[in-house]
Amino acid sequence: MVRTTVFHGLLAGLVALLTACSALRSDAPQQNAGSAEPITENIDPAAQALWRNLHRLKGEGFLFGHQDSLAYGVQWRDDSGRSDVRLTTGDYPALYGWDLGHLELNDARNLDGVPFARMRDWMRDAYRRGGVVSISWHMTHPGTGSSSWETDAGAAELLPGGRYHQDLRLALDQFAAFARSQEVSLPDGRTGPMPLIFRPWHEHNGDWFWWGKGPTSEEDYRALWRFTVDYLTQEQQLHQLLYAFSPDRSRLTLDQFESSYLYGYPGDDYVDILGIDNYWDLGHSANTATPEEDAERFIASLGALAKLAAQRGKLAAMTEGGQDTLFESDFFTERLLKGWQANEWTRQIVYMQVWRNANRERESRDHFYVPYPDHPAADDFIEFYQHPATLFEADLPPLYE
Ligand code: BMA
Repeated sequence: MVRTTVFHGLLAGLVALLTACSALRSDAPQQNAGSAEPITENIDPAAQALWRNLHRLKGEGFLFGHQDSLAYGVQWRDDSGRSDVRLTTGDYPALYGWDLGHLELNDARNLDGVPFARMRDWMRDAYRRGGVVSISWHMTHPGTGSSSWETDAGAAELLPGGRYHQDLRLALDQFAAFARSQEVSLPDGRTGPMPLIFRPWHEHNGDWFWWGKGPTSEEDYRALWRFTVDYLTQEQQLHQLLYAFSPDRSRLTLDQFESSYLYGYPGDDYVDILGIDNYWDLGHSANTATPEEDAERFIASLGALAKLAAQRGKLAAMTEGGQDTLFESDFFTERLLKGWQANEWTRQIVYMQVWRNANRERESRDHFYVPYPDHPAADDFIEFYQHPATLFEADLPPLYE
């Protein structure tokens, strides 16, 4: 009798313990939560593989990305094979950001002077080396022709029925031709267009671009995004893209993360990757928070993003960001890596991309996000590079098979 009571007591205790554990676990990332499919019907197998393999990386590590990495660095330009990332670490980044601004003008160079012909080659080189390419687009307003920082005209007249709708189609046609012609050898031996992460209409919750808050209403923004995806997938039949949505962190409210994040969200059928552009928590000059507050908020923003992505079967990434001019020599280990490592949610972030290293001579200013050789942050960047969680080119598993 006594033995039975003790047994029952133990059993009840065990059940209670297991229940408590599972309640705790229900807030933990589920490794199989990424079984949702990319939004593009009949997506190319290589793009599908990229999606699947990025999901597999969750919790293990993140791809390190750099904008315009192969085109120029702080102290060099027009020099094939270089990258400021490589000059310091000996390795290329895992992910490369490029911007198509001025493709819509039929220019030979993008808005920062990168020749499109070279950009195409650099994208294919990156793919052949096993890396990933992400594309943003500081598009001039297709109707007015003024820059992406235009805030008088918005997106309304670009939508179907609008005065400039045809101009938007023409711009998207240029993108489709560009993407389609990026032919590479695929893992199955065939040739086909390379997978690309496409990240249009970024930072729309800010008020600095014509597609952003102010010039464009939330409803028109959603319509612009949906039109873009429908047009590229249905009319242009592009099957090589993963679509990334990327609001700016400075305009997100952390204690109402979900509602502020979803401003302008076109819906789960229109987005593959939930991103954040985060300069704000990483030492932005207009942010008066202390480094400790920054760290807490950086972690909170990454964690909330990853949870939202998990609930929706999406990937989560820091699609753009960093610290302009790297004034903290331990930025990479102390801010970026510690932020990613903070907890099991932040470790679900699959890539982090920092912005470009403007060429000092060409642009007559300092504007860079990775150290160049002999920069005070170079040693820390090497330490960051050597950490097992940071994936550069040499660390990449095959992503396309
Ligand atoms: C901004 C700056 C600009 C640049 C633009 C598009 O953040 O780097 O100098 O023209 O991105 O790349």
